[in-house]
Amino acid sequence: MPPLKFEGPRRHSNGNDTLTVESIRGALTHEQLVDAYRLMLLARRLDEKELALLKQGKAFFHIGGSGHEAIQIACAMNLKPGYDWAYPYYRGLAFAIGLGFTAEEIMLAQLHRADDVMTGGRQMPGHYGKPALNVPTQSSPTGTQYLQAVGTAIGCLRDGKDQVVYVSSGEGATSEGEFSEALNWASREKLPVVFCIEDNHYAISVPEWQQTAGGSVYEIVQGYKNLARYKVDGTDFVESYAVAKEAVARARRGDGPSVIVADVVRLLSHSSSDDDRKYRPKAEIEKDHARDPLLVMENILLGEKILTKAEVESTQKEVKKKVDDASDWAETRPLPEISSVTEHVYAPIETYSSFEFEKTVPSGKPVVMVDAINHALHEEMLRNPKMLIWGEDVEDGKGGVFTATKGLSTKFGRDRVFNSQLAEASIIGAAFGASVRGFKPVVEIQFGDYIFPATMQLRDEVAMMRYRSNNKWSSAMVIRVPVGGSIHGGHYHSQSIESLFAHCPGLYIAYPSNSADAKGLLKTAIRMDDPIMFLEHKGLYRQSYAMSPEPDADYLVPFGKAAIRREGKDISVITYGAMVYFALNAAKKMAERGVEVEVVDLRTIVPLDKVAVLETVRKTNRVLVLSEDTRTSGFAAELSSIIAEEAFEYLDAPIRRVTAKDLPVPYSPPLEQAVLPNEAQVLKVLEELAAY
Ligand SMILES: Cc1ncc(C[n+]2csc(CCOP(=O)(O)OP(=O)(O)O)c2C)c(N)n1
Repeated sequence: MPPLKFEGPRRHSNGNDTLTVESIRGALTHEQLVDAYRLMLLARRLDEKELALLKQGKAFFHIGGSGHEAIQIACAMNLKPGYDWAYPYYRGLAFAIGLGFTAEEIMLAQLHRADDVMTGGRQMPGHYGKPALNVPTQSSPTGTQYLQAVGTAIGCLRDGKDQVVYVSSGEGATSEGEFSEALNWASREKLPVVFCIEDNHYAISVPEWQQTAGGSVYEIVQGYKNLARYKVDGTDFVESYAVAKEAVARARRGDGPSVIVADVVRLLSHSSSDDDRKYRPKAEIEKDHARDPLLVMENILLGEKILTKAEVESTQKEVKKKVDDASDWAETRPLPEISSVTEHVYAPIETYSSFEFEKTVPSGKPVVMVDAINHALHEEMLRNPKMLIWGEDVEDGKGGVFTATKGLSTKFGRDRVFNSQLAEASIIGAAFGASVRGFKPVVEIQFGDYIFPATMQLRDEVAMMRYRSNNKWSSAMVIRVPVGGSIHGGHYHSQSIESLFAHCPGLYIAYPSNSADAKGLLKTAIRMDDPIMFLEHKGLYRQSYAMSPEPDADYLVPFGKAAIRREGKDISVITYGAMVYFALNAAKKMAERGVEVEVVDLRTIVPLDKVAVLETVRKTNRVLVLSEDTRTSGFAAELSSIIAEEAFEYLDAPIRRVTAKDLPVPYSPPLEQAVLPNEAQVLKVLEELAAY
């Protein structure tokens, strides 16, 4: 086949030099062009069909890719399906089709059917995902995908594979800070990520000039070392193909990441919930339609005599029939069973049936909690070559600000244990990407007070991955977080976070109170197939009273099994973490007065050992719930509510709570003590309960 001919000079910046007409010309055969046209057409007809289904009341939402097809098909055609990885955004229908999603799969998602491979009808349509194609099921928060792509790319490199990771978004989403974080990390480590920014000049109704400094994403991404930039007409398949080819080849060679800024048109409103005539001038919309990538492509095919008009028409007919057939077939498929709605929040419980819990009694040398944690990390790193550790300052010489990761980077190398950038969303976002790539990230957030930039990644991504993908994907990781007060850490080194995160279905939370539990729970957490937030009270790290004989390397503590720290028949204290010791000390004093207090240490917040909670209340009939977190909507309130609902008739006194006040934790010791719970308060409430 002769190469295509182009008129005039068309140059595409890649930052340093330019792609020339010649390099574009040599890139494609006629067969490839016809294939691309067919795929673009298929995506367009699917878009139209989806809208028709919406109008018929068979679907409830549509977000279209019409106008974005050329750049998306160009990128997909340059990837190796099922080998490379991809994070396409919600407008990525053509990309999905180009990579190998079938029309039937698209229709199953649009019609929210049980056998939809992406989400099983759980998410709105447009959240592409398929294990066989290495596309982790996507979510709605736009911008989270960049750091996930970074984490997946880290996994590819650690596995020694020349895989490429593709990630896309609109230009609006690049305003999210995570875009800059991802560029920083990818550029710093020369990661094989292709960032494809599909610039349709609007983020819903917000025009690009109100979004991006200077109105150009291409301009703002300069200055990153190792990062190539391309600006391309994304409505022109041929140009897009050449740029995608170069960006992908660069990544595969190990030369680093690229940003492709593709100028595209949005031929539909933002979504079916939007009407763009409210904010776009008519003339502008019409101008966009004149740049329809399908027309551009047809002009090339007809102009170059690759296809005749009749062949174009028969291709269009054939594609339309394919879409109609796929839709008709999908309509015959069953809707999800209502009973399935509770499935796949966590890994099935049988996943853990082979775990042998507490099979030895801890009998090693007494160890402080932070060392027990450090030893657990060492042992599990030896056991699992897929385990990676990162976080701020985790590398030696520092070995973590609390030394929990001391010695690990020296022993296992910086490929497996390394400092992250100072960016919490990056830590968790990259962990997500590595986890879906088959690694077990055990990451550290330096202080609970600073976890909040990562909240979106934790709640909307990590915790939901299994559920939103209908069990096709999960994001198993351990997030170690030092928390809690009484160390004069002031407002920002003292916070408790368990109540906030107990509110996120899909996340387990462990909160040990002593060294043996810390080691055993951490080892269990690392071996589990779920995301686990592992809370470490920094006030306990080196406390002698939290020390215990060190358990052996196979000592596992189960999740959801509370420990009775002291038996008693008169009053129960239900608590966890550092508060266990206030309870034990107060219980001792009450015993001197003839009142036997039972102290229940929950050990894990989620799952909660409800059986132990209810049993102790039924036994003693009086209960104090003790938590270091603030009072309103705190976990103590949750416990109180469970007891009120399920053991009310056993109570001989009101349920009492001792918690922190609803205030930030101050630095000055007298102020700090006035905010956090203390032993005297516990004792006083126990006395009141005993006297009630
Ligand atoms: C984090 C987040 N904030 C807000 C939204 C709501 N939202 C969905 S799409 C969108 C605009 C995105 O624009 P752009 O990135 O330019 O992509 P486009 O839709 O134009 O292709 C917004 C604000 C969201 N999904 N996620």
